[in-house]
Amino acid sequence: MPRHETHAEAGLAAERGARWDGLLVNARLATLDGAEGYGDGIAGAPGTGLSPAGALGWRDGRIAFAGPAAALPARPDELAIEVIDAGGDLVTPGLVDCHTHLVFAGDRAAEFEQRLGGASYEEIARAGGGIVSTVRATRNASEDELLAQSLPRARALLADGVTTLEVKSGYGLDFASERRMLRVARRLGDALGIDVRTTFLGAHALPPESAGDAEGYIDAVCGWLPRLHAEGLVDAVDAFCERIGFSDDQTRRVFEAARALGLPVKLHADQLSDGGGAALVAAFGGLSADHVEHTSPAGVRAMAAAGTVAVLLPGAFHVLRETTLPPIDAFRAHGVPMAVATDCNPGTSPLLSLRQAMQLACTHFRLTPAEALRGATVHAARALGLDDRGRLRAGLRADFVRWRVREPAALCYWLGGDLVHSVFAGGRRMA
Ligand code: DI6
Ligand code: FE
Repeated sequence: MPRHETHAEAGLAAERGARWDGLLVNARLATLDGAEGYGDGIAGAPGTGLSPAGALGWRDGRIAFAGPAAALPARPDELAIEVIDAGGDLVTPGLVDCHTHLVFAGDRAAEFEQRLGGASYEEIARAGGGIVSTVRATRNASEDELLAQSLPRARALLADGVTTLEVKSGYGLDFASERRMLRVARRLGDALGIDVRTTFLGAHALPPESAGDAEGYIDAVCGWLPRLHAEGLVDAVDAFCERIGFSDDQTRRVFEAARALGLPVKLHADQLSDGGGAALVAAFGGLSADHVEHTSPAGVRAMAAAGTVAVLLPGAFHVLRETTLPPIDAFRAHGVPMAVATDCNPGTSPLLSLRQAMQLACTHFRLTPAEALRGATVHAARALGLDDRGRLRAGLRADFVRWRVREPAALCYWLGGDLVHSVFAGGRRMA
């Protein structure tokens, strides 16, 4: 016993060890822990599964109990140090944003105006704007400047319920700048107390100094990867496989470099045209194919066979005023899990709310609100290769959100607004 501790305090400490850290009661609990719908309720009836009188207990950062309060093993105050009455509010898993480019410098509001004036995204990119203009700004920013500019964006996502965030590199396009981006991504997680997963996207665009030498640039990218990985900066590897990005063969070379290190892959696939990207990433057992607006039936079948998640990015679809919808019905028919993410980036998706992305997925892609919520939780976690979150179940991470609404559909119904009551990550209140 430490010298100044009384017996009463020591007894309390022992009791604290035994009891849960916290317990929410009187919650409408959407556990997302079932094959469909909002929870583990009635099979075959999407939209069901909500526990109307639910309880959620946690201890040491993990969920200790999630289910109907009637099934609690004892009285709430005997079970937990802190008991919170949720007043009938909806409680869901913490949201998982599985595709963002939110570390960058500057913005591209001027390009937005150009597009409104009639220029297309591809035209702007080919004229030296687009991704490359953000590369210039990002290269010129110090690590601290990049952190200062990126932190408010990450904070906005957290404030709307995100507890796990993926961040890609890809605006550095040289070793030092890619490394700086990935370091900033890690620092964001430390600063906000949420989990940030990093993805190396060196093959995002051809930097100006490599013009005419895409092959040489890909060689360089494949050489940087082991060095960045050795520094613990890479959780996965991505590429932009597109007419204005990199070819199939170039993408394959990047994936082979990832495979040699045991790193999982994912791909910006079939966003602006069907380049066979979905089938390519599936052939590598990839975690996800992202965008997938132009994915062919063969691509969908390959994803289904490989267990590759379709990451839907309705923010980019909306901003670019695309008209070709991803093959949603085919994904459903083949049982391809659909995730929803913000794609937060300065060019095609300056979107700072995952809940807003869910809203867009419902309005543009006709996802049901239950599909959209699954897409931003359990399927998004899977798209990151994580099985310890995205659902509310004993043993998983205590990442959850208490919302100021009662029905899950309300999350997809409101455009904007402040619906979050509180956000917990690893059992600690973060917003
Ligand atoms: N597809 C996208 O939507 C983003 N990157 C990509 O490969 C856009 C990135 C940008 O325009 O800055
Ligand atoms: Fe993207």
